[in-house]
Parts: sequence; structure tokens; C-alpha cells
Amino acid sequence: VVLTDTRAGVRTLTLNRESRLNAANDALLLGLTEALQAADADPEVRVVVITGAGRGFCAGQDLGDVSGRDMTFTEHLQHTYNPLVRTIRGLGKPVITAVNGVAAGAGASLALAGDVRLWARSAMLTQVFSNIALVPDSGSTWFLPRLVGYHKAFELMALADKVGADDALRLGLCEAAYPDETFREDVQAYAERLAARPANALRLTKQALNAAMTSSLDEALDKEAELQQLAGDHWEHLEGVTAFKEKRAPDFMRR
Ligand code: LHQ
Repeated sequence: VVLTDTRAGVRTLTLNRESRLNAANDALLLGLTEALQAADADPEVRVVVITGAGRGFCAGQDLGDVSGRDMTFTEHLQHTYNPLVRTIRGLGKPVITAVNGVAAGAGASLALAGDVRLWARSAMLTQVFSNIALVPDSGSTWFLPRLVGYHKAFELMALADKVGADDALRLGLCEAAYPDETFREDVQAYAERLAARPANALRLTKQALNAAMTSSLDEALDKEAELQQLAGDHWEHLEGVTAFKEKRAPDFMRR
């Protein structure tokens, strides 16, 4: 249910339940989490892309699937969705969510969880949870108000309005929106640009930003001072400074 492909340091994980708009069952959620962990451990991989097969990104929980039904809602979330979101946020490599089509419910949460969110023009996000009288989960209550503020988040959640690419750009729900026809290539090109950046420094940057999202300025300053030591001691830093002095482009991909 999750296809894997690696090109030029970019590992692409494709959700593959096309006929259901990649609605999530346990196999998809656990398979995606496992694939992310494998990508983290693989030295060939510098950037991870999560995308969907066909015209959907992810339609959220598969409402026709009975897996997880022997669990409570709480147990189900703690067993499948929550480890997935924690794995994305904790991954030592940048994760791009390449939103090729509709992202609904927990699929919308997944779309927001990436470090970089790239959309196809025809993509659409909807907080459908209230349509079936549930609360937003899989991180949406954390991500969305930080992006759009409390009031817009509440409105999107309460009314389940559909957010298209123009509004997503305006609201800061994505970094770029590409034509459908060139979407896959545009995502790959963006990912390769990211893959050429200093991997250790980006890993530490992600760590610093994640910590700062819930910390005070004082704590953020201390965290920066701690992580800057790790960055400064790494060969990447020496390469960056040497390249600057030699007036050439740095090579952060050598091993
Ligand atoms: C689907 C689904 C789907 C199954 C489309 N399931 N088949 C966590 C833990 C525990 C419990 C519950 O929830 C959660 C978190 C959640 O994610 S709750 C939210 C669950 N998701 C939804 O409620 C979304 C339901 N789907 C929709 O509202 C629409 O399908 C969207 C807006 C996603 C797309 O609309 P359209 O583009 O008009 O496509 P469509 O509705 O025609 O769907 C195409 C097919 O995909 C269709 O099947 P069919 O056999 O008729 O072709 C749908 O039934 C199927 N599908 N989403 N979640």
C-alpha cells in the first residue's frame, strides 16, 4: 500500500489505494511509518517525499475498513496515526508532503505535517472531521491554528470548507503550487535542491524549530547555542566556509 522509489537522494513514498483516494487503513498507516523509519536509517536518502497515487493525496480514515474497530478511538489513534505524525516531525531528514489531490480528515493533517508542503494546482484540503461529527486529529488541532490562527482554524474545522491551492498559498498551508501536468517533476526538482543542502545542518535546524514551536525565547536561545556547537563541529561547516573563501559552490553531498 506504500510504494517506494529512490532517485538522486530523494526517497518518494507513494500512498497507493487509488480507488479509495488513498484513504488510510492500518496497513497504510503502519507501512508508511515503517517506510519513513527505513528512510531515516538509509544513508543514501537525504530527503523524503510523501505523495499519493491517482487523483487523491489521502482521504483520511477509510470509513469502510474494519481494521482498528476492535480498538477504542483513543487506542486506534495511539496505535496508528499518532506514531506516524511523531515519526514525520522527529525524522532527521526533511519531509516534503507532495499534495497531489484531495487531502481530507487525517489526510489533511498528514498534508500539514511535512517540513515543506508542495501542492498541485488541483489539490484541495478539507477538515472533514465535523462532517462525521468527530474532532480533528492526527495533529490538525496543533498545526492549523499555528498556521492560520485560532479563528480561521475553528471555521475550517467547524464548516469543513474546501481549501483550494490559491487559498492554501494565501493562508500559508503550502509553500508552492505547481501545474498538475508537471507536478511530479517539479516536486522532484525541489527535493533535489533540498538534497544538495547540508544534511546535518538541516537535521539540527528541524530539531531547533520543533523545540521552539513550544518553547520560550529564553529556551530557544539556549537550544540554538547547544545545536550550533554540533553544526559548527561538523565537516559541513568547514566545507561551507572554505567554499565561500575559495569563491566556489560548497559540496555538501560528498561523503
Ligand atoms: C472513501 C473515503 C474514505 C473510504 C473517499 N473512506 N472510501 C481517525 C481515527 C478513527 C476513526 C475515524 O477517523 C479518524 C480520522 C479521519 O480521518 S476522520 C475523516 C475520514 N474521512 C472522511 O470522512 C472523508 C470522506 N470522503 C469525502 O468526504 C470525499 O470522498 C472527499 C472530499 C475526500 C473527495 O470527494 P470526491 O472528490 O467527490 O470523491 P468521491 O467522494 O467520489 O470519492 C471517490 C471514491 O473514494 C468513492 O468510492 P466509489 O466506490 O464511490 O468510487 C468514495 O467512497 C471513496 N472514498 N474517501 N475516507
